[in-house]
Amino acid sequence: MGFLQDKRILIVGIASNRSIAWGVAEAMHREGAELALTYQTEKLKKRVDAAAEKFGAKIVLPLDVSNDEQIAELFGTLEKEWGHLDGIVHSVGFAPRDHLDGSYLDNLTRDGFALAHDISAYSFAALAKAGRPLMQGRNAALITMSYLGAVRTVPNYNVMGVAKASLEANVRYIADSLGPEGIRVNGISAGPIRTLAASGIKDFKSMLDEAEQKNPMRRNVTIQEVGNTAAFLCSDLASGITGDIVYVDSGYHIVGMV
Ligand code: NAD
Ligand code: 0WE
Repeated sequence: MGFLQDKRILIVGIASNRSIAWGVAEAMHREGAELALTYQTEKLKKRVDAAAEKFGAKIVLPLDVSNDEQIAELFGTLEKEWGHLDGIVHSVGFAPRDHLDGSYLDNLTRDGFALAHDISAYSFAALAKAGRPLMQGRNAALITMSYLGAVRTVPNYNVMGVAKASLEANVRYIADSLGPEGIRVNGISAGPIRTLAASGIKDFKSMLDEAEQKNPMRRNVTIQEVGNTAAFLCSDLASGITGDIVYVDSGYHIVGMV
């Protein structure tokens, strides 16, 4: 029997079979969870349908996290279909592409800042708020995906780093809000992985190379490794862990000099 047997978990953020959320779905399915998946746009639906087929998910629904009506509709459907929820995985981030290049202040706009924070940080709180009634009395867990740029400057990561700092603070405040209800909230700070979100980022290859050369393991992490950690954090094996950020980065963040 898997360690997520009979848990019903919502996964937001699959865009391809390279997505971190794909690795999460794979691990959670293997451990016995029943999954509901969402897709951001009609163009991405077929990729998410492929995941649903592979991981036995019967519920596949549209969700653009900037749309309050869609959030309400999603949880309405989950209430009708499942009646309750044991976990939510948030694996979503976005900033305007021109903000992820060059010097932070040079390319920063009020609108870019607001959009990055809305999609990458507020949306986690929005899902927590909307999912809360369905998670009562079930030892449920929420997981989100962060990056080292939240706590250190990383060239070109810019406003995404500021939004990830907000996301990580959200992890702590939501953990404090929901702790009395038995709901745990954690983040995973993943090392660089080649996904759609990474494609088109200037010099991403050199970032992968640098991480590979400098981390203690001398190799980069996989979506399977992030997925296994998410599955653990969502499970009752992690019953004492909340409000924390777990690094799945081959130890890159501990290194001061190589
Ligand atoms: P990905 O492109 O596969 O996933 C990003 C997801 O965000 C996509 O599924 C996309 O549809 C979704 N998304 C964007 N805007 C949305 C919106 N308005 N509504 C709903 N969904 C929206 O890339 P990924 O690397 O798997 O990214 C997942 C998470 O992992 C992100 O939060 C990212 O910041 C984080 N992360 C990525 C890396 C990396 O190197 N790839 C490292 C650390 C953290
Ligand atoms: O969080 C991310 C990337 C998130 C992301 C990616 C894009 C590309 C397409 C957010 N918004 C957009 N907007 C787009 O238009 N990562 C952790 C991966 C990543 O992105 C970087 C990195 C790393 C690592 C950008 C600059 C420097 C490092």
